[in-house]
Amino acid sequence: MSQYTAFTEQDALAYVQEKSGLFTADEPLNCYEFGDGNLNMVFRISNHTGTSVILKQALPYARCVGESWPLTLDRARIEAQALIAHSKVCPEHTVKVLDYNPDLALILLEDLGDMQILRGAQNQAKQFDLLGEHVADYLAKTAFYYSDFYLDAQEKKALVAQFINPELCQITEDLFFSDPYRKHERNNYPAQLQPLVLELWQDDALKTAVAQLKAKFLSSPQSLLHGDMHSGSIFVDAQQTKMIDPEFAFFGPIGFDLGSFIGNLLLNYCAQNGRIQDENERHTMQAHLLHTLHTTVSEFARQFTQLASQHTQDVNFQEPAYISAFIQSVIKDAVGYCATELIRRTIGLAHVADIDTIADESARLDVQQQTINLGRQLIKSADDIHDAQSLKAVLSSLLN
Ligand code: SR1
Ligand code: MG
Repeated sequence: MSQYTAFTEQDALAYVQEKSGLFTADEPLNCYEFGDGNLNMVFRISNHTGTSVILKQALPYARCVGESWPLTLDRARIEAQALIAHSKVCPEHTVKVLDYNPDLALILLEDLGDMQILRGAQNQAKQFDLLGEHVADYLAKTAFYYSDFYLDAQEKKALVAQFINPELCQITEDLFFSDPYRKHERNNYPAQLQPLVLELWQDDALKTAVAQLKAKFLSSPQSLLHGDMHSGSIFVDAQQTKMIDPEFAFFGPIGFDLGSFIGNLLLNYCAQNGRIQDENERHTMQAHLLHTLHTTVSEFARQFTQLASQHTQDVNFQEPAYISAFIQSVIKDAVGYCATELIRRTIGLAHVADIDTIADESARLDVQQQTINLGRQLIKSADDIHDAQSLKAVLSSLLN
């Protein structure tokens, strides 16, 4: 089979049996589809001894909306190539690509076995002590090694061209920056939030800050981003953290990935107000989330500074004051992108289970108001935030 067709479980099983080299032709295999993301099909294929593999296939449309939203199959190439690129500089936190088939828009990936998707785990109030360090390690290495600090300018431009990803970027441009700040049919929020949403739409200072963030997203090819660093793109257990799903990868502003990740930590922080009844238990989980957030930002800054101080190739960018100013601007951008993540996951098309699965409607509405207000205040505080310490100070005043 080499012409594109959307796989059934039977097709996925037959493909893996024939092509993966992991299984013999006649051994019995089990296959099931378990994708719960917005865009693709994801199959797990295993034999009775526990050998298994993941087959991810792009559909020619966005799965969460259906055929009325056509979407390029080229996203499978982008995802495979981004995983391979990120694996070169951070194999410890990047899922392994075993094979990529461009005709069928599919990728064979290592099965991460008993590791859990971070969002589901956090919704069960599970804590991961190494999460912040691991994410910071991944973000610092991928950001540094694909930036102008490290790459030769010709090589960088070739990579920028390779990772041009217009259709997926357009989704982010619309869903993060455009839709939530005006009336749009894709927006999705309960009627009770309308007064707060209207206030947001009339907040000119906020809309100016969002315009600046969108402009930077559109035209700052600082490094090869993951592009969709939310809690559903991260597998975790007590020892390991692995990033998956970079189909939104492109060369963009470094603060976007960091901001998306910390935005998801804050979404979970707010959601716990409606999820965990016991006050002590809730405070413990929320303290863990804030600790993870601060570790991520401080470790990211420390590691990027160290990489830039020791391995920068470009003579101009070796200047210590430039490195320090660059990191400060990345953290400021991250705060802005974090705020837009909080707002778009509440008002826009794509929500998070952290909030949507809160059973009690009034508790859910309180959380939704909190995420909107937090996003709105954070975006306006971004000018005062340039490192983990100043972020900590602003967050503790906004969250108390
Ligand atoms: C139509 S895609 C909606 C969202 O899912 C992806 O994971 C991205 O976050 C995107 O914004
Ligand atoms: Mg995804």
